Amino acid sequence: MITLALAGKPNCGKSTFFKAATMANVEIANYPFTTINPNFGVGYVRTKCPCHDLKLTCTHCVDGNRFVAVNLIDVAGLVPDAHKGKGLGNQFLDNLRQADAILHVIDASGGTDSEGNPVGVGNHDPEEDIRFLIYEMTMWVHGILGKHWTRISRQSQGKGTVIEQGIAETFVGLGITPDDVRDIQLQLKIDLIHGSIDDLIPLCAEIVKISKPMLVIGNKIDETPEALRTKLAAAKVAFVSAASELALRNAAGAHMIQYLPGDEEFKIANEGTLTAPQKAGLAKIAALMKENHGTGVQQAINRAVYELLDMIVVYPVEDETHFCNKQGDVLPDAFLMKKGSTPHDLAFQVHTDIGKGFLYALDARTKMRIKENHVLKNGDIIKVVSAAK
Ligand SMILES: Nc1nc2c(ncn2[C@@H]2O[C@H](COP(=O)(O)OP(=O)(O)O)[C@@H](O)[C@H]2O)c(=O)[nH]1
Ligand SMILES: [Mg+2]
Repeated sequence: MITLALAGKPNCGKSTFFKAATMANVEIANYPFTTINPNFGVGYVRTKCPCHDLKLTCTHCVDGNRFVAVNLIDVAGLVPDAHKGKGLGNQFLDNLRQADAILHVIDASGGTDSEGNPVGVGNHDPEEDIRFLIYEMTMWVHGILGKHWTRISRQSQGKGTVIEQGIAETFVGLGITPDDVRDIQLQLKIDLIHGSIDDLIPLCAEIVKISKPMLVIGNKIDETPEALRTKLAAAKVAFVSAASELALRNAAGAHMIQYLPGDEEFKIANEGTLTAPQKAGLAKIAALMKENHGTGVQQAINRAVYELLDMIVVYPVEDETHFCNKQGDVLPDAFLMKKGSTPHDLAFQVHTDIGKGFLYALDARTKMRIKENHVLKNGDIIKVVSAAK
């Protein structure tokens, strides 16, 4: 399962985002709500369920909206010099290690200083925080490399390829290959043989960029001054009001409103039962949603998974005629897969044995056989035929 880590300095709204995103009212998903501990939870990517167009009855979506599970980690607040072990530095970086992508939550309203203290809206430049997280991660990678550098350069005996191999081995857990190291080295013209460990900082910055795709989330848009918003929009920040999303999910859970995460608006269930403050609170959120096409929380998760990680949703079935499994459960599974994945990759994702015994696959919509190396599309429904039982 994909893992997204919420990172950033204290007080920007990571925990509020986490709470909102992991609050699955039973209606949105029939997964049991899973909290591994207060900082690990399950959130969802939203997609259109194919049952809608195929006019099937499916029990895994809400009105044709499917919510596919992803892991979320609420990472301990980052403080300056985390890479030297300050604050919860090491725990912070260990959490990041587990993540496929990072959701960097910043306070877009500029109301939180670099240590996480409230300083009043507009008194801190949030763009500084974007650079700061990248810097801390770079120095974390650099620190790891530093521990191995003497050995790597001694063993290489002046051979660049051996150094590349050594660096890649150090970061194999981050998915770095010797080719990646060579590409970076050529691009940045770094002298791996004669350079000092400090000369490797730009290389470490590139390792961070490759291994940890990052979406910057500008939270607290309900309080963000226009000038800051314009500046952050240019930096492709995803705007969010986590507090509004949390309020909506609470209200939906209490049946006060009808709202699905990612909806651009909500409906009040019964105006008469709301108190005046509740009405006023909801009206404020409604105005914010109108301006921003929603609260941004679901949109940010979707953007991270579909755009940053380049994923699609594919539906494996066993019975291509009825689009179901052997028990008659329609569209029982929705898998997130990298764009470019093939039916054979899907077979492996269903089960290693199914992958090993792969014979061919069928597109359930057309009932046609598709090639082993055919590239899957978002929304494909696939039956895998395998020699494995
Ligand atoms: N105005 C506003 N405040 C928010 C929003 N989200 C969170 N906050 C507030 O920001 C403060 C810090 O939130 P928290 O989630 O604990 O931040 P964390 O330290 O990053 O986990 C709390 O007072 C929240 O109520 C938001 O969307 N708008
Ligand atoms: Mg927190």
